[in-house]
Amino acid sequence: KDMFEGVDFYGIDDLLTEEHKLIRSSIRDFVKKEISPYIEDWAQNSHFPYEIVKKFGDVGAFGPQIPSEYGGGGLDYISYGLIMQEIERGDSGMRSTASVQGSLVMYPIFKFGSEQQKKKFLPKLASGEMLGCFGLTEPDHGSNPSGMTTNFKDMGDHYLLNGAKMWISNSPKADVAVVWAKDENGRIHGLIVERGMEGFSTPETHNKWSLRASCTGELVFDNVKIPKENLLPGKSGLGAPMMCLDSARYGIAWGTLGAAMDCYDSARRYALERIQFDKPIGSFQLVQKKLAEMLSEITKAQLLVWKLGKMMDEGKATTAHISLAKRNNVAMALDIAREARQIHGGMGITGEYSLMRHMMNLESVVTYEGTHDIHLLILGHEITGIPAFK
Ligand code: TGC
Ligand code: FAD
Repeated sequence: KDMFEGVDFYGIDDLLTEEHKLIRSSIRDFVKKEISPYIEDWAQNSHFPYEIVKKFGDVGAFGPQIPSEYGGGGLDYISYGLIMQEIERGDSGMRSTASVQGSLVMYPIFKFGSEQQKKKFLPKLASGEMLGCFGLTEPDHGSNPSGMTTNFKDMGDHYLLNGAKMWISNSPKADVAVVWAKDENGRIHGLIVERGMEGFSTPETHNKWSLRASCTGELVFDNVKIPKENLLPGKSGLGAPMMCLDSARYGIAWGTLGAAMDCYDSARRYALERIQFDKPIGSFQLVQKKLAEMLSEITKAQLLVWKLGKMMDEGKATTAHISLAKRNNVAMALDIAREARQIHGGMGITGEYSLMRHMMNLESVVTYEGTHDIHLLILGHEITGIPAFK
């Protein structure tokens, strides 16, 4: 594992600046030291290592794309992508912790929050002093968040919040939750809910076979009194959470490249070391086909996210552009994890190697932030102008 040096068949590094390469190598070193030696134990024991939150803050993994005046990194979108790639090479659950904090908690507060909210929350979220989560999905509304029933009433000097969210990354340990709920007119707004508010609880979801080192839970609101200054004033409607999803889905498109590279790297080395029929298994054409296909798909995916990153920086990337990359790169990584697992034979199912963990993690990644098929429908809508989900 320590030998990992990255996959760059097409010299894509030529498209990166010196700063990009420095950022990538600092996060790669961080992952090598703080995540890779422990991740198998954390995942096997279903343990979320809370101490990683402060460490992520120190290394600049939270909100790299948020301006530095609020504690963010003030970096471009390629840098953000490279950070996600290196963290997910370690583990998709660790990348979830970082991308939820940066894209789904800091981003909406930065984009739609008041100056007071930005000053109160962003520096602490950036440094890892606070952990956040993002509540959109409900038990009966996953792919169709506009049907949500979580709601709040205006009580004069405060709001009263009721309802429940499900499948929320970071929720059991979060200090704050950005929650999407409907007002009395059915309009969606973002509210900042803080741990300790009466009637607010975050039960943990147990027995996951996927993202075992990331904590997932519910958000339950039973007549929670929300101070009026905790409503995000800058934008309402489904478009507000969807803008956050654009940023997070972009990070996932890069992140899954990291998981795919780790699987490819492991498969290539195993294929050269493992002897069967008196030869390295890498000498057999069927194994070479698998490796050649992995390298081809990784290379195409790298070019895709690099160009998308440029479009993000220029403000030209649309939801459909992002859907194409999220869908393609998650599927690419999942296929590579499965093929790499095959190349490792029986060894591939053990915790000696990262393949099975990546493979199981990616089953969540292909589902969250819009399922594989929902992204097809977003593209279908873009192509035809007809929304198939209506
Ligand atoms: P639709 O009619 O398309 O849109 C409703 C309104 O929203 C506007 N809008 C956007 N605005 C800005 N940016 C975007 N990206 C926008 N997308 C939509 C749209 O213009 C419209 O505005 P208006 O003013 O006309 O009302 O909405 P729909 O209800 O038909 O839904 C469309 C659909 C199915 C594509 C969408 O809801 C969807 O993407 N569903 C998937 C749900 C999803 O991705 N959930 C993710 C939850 S968070 C999560 O999974 C975190 S995992 C984190 C981790 O651990 O990494
Ligand atoms: P459903 O929407 O019920 O979909 C089930 C199946 O039906 C899917 O295959 C889907 O593609 C298909 N389907 C649905 N509608 C259509 C259609 N119109 N046409 C064709 N097929 C369709 N959410 C958050 O808000 N915050 C989080 O932090 C968060 N973290 C998560 C962490 C994990 C580990 C997981 C597993 C999920 C997380 N989610 C989070 C929720 C995630 O976004 C949802 O699981 C996802 O949006 C899908 O919703 P669902 O599970 O209800 O599936």
